[in-house]
Amino acid sequence: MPRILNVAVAQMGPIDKDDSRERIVARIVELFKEAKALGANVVVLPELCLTTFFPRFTLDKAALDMYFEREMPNASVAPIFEYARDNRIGFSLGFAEIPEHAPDKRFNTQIFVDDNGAIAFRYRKVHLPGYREHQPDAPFQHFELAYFDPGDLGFPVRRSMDANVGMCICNDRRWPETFRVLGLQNVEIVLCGYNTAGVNFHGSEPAHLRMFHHLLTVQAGAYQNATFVAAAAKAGIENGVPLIAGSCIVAPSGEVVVLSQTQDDEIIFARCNLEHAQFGKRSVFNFAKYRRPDAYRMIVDRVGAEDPEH
Ligand code: ING
Repeated sequence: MPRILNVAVAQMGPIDKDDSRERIVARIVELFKEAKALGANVVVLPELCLTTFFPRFTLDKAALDMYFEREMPNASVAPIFEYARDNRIGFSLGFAEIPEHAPDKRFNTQIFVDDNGAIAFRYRKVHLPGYREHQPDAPFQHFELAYFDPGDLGFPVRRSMDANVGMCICNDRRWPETFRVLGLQNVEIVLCGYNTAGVNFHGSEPAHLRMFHHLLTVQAGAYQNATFVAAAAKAGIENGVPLIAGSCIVAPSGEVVVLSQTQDDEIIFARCNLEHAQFGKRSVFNFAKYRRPDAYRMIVDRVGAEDPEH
């Protein structure tokens, strides 16, 4: 019996640091309307989709609190929640979180809201890239390590809308552990928002590798864990830094089912039969039958790579 999830990925073009919240939310609602017209019942939004990618501006953390949400939902995002609930659309939304119960914490967070308008669960970014101090020779700064606390919720998978749903954020997709922990919870679709620069701030590399690595990671994660992956870019030039597009929906086979064509606000859509995820889990990636955790201890016990004994 097929279990179809009609998935839309809402790619967003750049958000300028002077864009009003009303304008940003109106763009998102317009994308939801387009998704609805296609029959979507789930919409995936990018990482930090309510603000510009601010973790480049300054190391004065107090100056950046204006970019954080202290409540979710809140008055400014209400139009998104209302439209989604009224049209029975579930969605994931990435934002900068100051938890109500822990005002000293700062998280790069993504929530999943079900088609009744309730926040079903949240995820806080585990892998924080970049630096804690200014990089004088870098083409631009990336201070996520300085601003955000490491995610403290693990990689949850929750049953919602008759699907095993998991989430990750941007850099997380580059680490196979992310998808494997989700895969060990029988995830059937991973919702991934990202803001990925078109230039590697670590050092010079051919430009085409940014898109290649993006697709490589989500396709590998999907295939090796027999899950759909729906990845939503914030794209275009933000604060002078080019962000790649490449929003896509990947099947459990690892094949890209649909790919965005622009660097602007754009909806891509696919009907995802979640039973296709079960095929891989029963066969090639039957974890219970084929995995050997006794041979993998090092993955958990060791943090950094160490040279072999001489
Ligand atoms: N962005 C980048 C990403 O992982 C990065 C960080 C830049 C990683 C360059 C590797 C090389 O896509 C975020 N927001 O994580």
